[in-house]
Amino acid sequence: MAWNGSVPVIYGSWPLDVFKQYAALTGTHELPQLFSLAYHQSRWNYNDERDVTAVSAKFDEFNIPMDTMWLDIEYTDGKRYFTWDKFKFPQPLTMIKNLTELGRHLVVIIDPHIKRDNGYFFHQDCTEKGYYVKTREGNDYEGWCWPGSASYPDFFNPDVRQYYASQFDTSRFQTVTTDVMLWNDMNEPSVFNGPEITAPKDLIHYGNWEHRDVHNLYGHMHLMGTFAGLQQRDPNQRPFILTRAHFAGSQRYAAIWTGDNLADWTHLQHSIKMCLTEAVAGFSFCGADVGGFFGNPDSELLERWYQTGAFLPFFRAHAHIDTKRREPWLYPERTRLVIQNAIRKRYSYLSLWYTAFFELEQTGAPVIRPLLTHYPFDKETFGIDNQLLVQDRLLVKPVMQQGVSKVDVYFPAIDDKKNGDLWYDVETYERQDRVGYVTVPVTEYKIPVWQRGGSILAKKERQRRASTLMLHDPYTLIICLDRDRKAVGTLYLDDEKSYAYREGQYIYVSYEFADNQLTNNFIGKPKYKSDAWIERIVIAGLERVPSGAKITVNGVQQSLEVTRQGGAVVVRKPAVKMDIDFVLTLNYE
Ligand code: NBV
Repeated sequence: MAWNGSVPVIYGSWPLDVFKQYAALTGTHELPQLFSLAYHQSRWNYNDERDVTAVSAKFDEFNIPMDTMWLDIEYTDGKRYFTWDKFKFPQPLTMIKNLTELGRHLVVIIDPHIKRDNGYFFHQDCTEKGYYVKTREGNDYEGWCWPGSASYPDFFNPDVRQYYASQFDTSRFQTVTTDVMLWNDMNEPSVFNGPEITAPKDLIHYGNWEHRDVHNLYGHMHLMGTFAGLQQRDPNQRPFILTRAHFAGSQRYAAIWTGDNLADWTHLQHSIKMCLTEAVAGFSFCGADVGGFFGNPDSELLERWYQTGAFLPFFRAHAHIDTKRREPWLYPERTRLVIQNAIRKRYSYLSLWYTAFFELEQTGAPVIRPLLTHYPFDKETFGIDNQLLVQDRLLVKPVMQQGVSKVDVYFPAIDDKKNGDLWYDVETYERQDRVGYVTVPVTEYKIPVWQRGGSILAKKERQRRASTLMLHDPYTLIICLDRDRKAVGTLYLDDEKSYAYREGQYIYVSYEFADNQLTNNFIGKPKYKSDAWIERIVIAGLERVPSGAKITVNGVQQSLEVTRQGGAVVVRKPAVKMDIDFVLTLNYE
């Protein structure tokens, strides 16, 4: 069907209404497994089993949290997907199980170009069944890609998708477990000798469609096959897939990254612009190769890139095969510590990212947002693409320039009279009460982040090797008060892995602080049983330090100690479980 020249327009009173309507039209991400929101360690390539195991062990030696190791194309037997190079990876299952025991995951790459090798089962099957994309003469199209001569499965054909999906079953792909997740690359599709390095426009797809008509959907159909494969392989585990090609709606199946960037300051700056653009276009689960794919970042660029990546939804370091190795311990100690600090910050906020993704699935509201989303009366926000909001709770202005000791941060107005929110520095709780640009000093460790006054969020502050080991760890509630000394905020938790949440196995709670009192209200009945509890409550923005606090649970009252911490006060050990109603009152005697 030809385009008739009409342009659809989505109306809405607020930017968020528009984003939500677009999400209603194209779908939203499924709630990801929590581990996929934690830190990923990739490069092209980790060479062999010893390399994978050694890198994982080094993260432990240097106390840097890391959840997932990635294997790029070199793990395969001659770029034949669903196979392993038996010399480099003689015992993949043992390697995978060792990672799993540490609480870690493995992601492997599966690209859509299929090696034309008569001894390769996948090629034999596709040839016999007629599953490849055809030339206009009706022959199997042959292009050139990593494996040499290659053909491309026609994922538009449901039978092809089902054939491909069935390959992920661990009865076939026996060298992986159901915890191994997927990376789909080169699915534009990339054809080295094709026009514009892709498939010729006159190729013929299922249903007699020419490639020119469906080109932008090829990656999407590929993903649908991978997603179906992972769901069929283990119906109760949420798939994780990273894809390069995507189309409107691909967010229902996968996370994306911004492709092959450069180890260069301008590309670091682009990572925020690109992910914000993707987020308002339905793709919240976005990140950029931390460190830059091509080239070798110096210490400072790598440090600042980790700090920026820690506040984008998908957080993965990745590098080209020709680059120098750049695991954090290969840099001077200071760089290693700055990176450790950035990754630890990411882990402390995982509950916020997870809650934000749950709310994205429920409502379509993007996880990261440009400032104009919540401050549309302030025209200055329209042009700001080097700062971002995480929901409406955090304002982030990563340092993305070389050699600076200060950054200019824009604090937006909530109306046309230049009134603004209060913002609290997340480390010192120092309060920012201005509208407009404010110059803020930064050290090498500093990631300039503020929590909005009026918001509540939950953090986990105990450090672990991987996020999967934090499931039962206690929470710290961070309450930042607005000018009326009020705040609200939600927390979502579940088993972080399965689809049981779709059967109501979760705890979704809204906290409210007003009149010196904190209460919780459950949204839906809290069915999920969690061993986690609230270990500490931090309150910023109180007029005076309270003399103590009282918590009432099931009619029983208990006194709690209150101490000062920077610009905030800390209520120690409320020790209340996550699914229990409570009222906490501050005392002033
Ligand atoms: O599979 C190799 C690379 C991969 O590392 C990168 O992330 C992809 O964007 N892949 C592209 C193919 C070759 C790039 C030069």
